[in-house]
Amino acid sequence: MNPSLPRPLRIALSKGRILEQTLPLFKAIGIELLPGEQASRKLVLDTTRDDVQFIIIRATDVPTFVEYGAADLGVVGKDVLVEYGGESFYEPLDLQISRCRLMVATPKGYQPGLTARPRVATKYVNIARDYFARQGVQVEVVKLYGSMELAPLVGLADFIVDLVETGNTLRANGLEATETVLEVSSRLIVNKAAMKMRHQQVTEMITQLRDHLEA
Ligand code: PRT
Ligand code: MG
Repeated sequence: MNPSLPRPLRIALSKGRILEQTLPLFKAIGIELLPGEQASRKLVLDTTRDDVQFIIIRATDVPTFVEYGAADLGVVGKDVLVEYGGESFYEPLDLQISRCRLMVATPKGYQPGLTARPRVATKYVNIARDYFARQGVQVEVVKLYGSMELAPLVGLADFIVDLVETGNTLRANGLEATETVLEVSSRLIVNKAAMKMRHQQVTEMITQLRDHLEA
């Protein structure tokens, strides 16, 4: 690579289920991981375009990398973005992948008991606090990092706030969704400085992705 050129455009991708749907999107606009990159232990991965690199990280870390400019662009779920909060990046594109809903769920037939302040278990503590506050409902929010569905079954919480796609996980655990808190899909986010300093490269990428999605 020519050392006089600026570093490649760096795109932070969320690991896991979002990644499976993100790679085909980039492939469709001519950007693929070079063979062997994903299997290697490298964290900065080269692509078929020598002016573009991917970093593949935990979904919850994507906003941080993009806010601080360690990545110029990122792909991340709207759930993670809203929970992260703030307005520290641009969100120019709904990629329409990894769709689901963030929902309130309770055990089937749950009757609000005498508990003055029901407990809500969730990974999304900021969203949940804000949601119930806006409804004027007093709740105690308990932070969990996984297996939210378990909480009501073992008396840890009265409700959960969690992602629902098919509803199978809720059903399998005797829970039912009662309210939608947020419609979720994955978004393209852009570092604010990169939007200025790498304007042509960034807007070209947004346009290509948008054209592909609209086709
Ligand atoms: O696993 P790790 O802790 O590393 O990260 P993660 O769990 O955040 O990553 P991952 O790969 O699970 O991806 C999470 C992101 O994918 C979320 O931030 C959403 O934007 C998106 N997404 C879309 C989903 C789902 N659909 C989804 N259904 N993330 C999780 N689920 C889970 C949900 O939590 C529940 O346990 O799937 C289960 C429900 O699915 P159904 O089909 O049974 O309703
Ligand atoms: Mg997971």
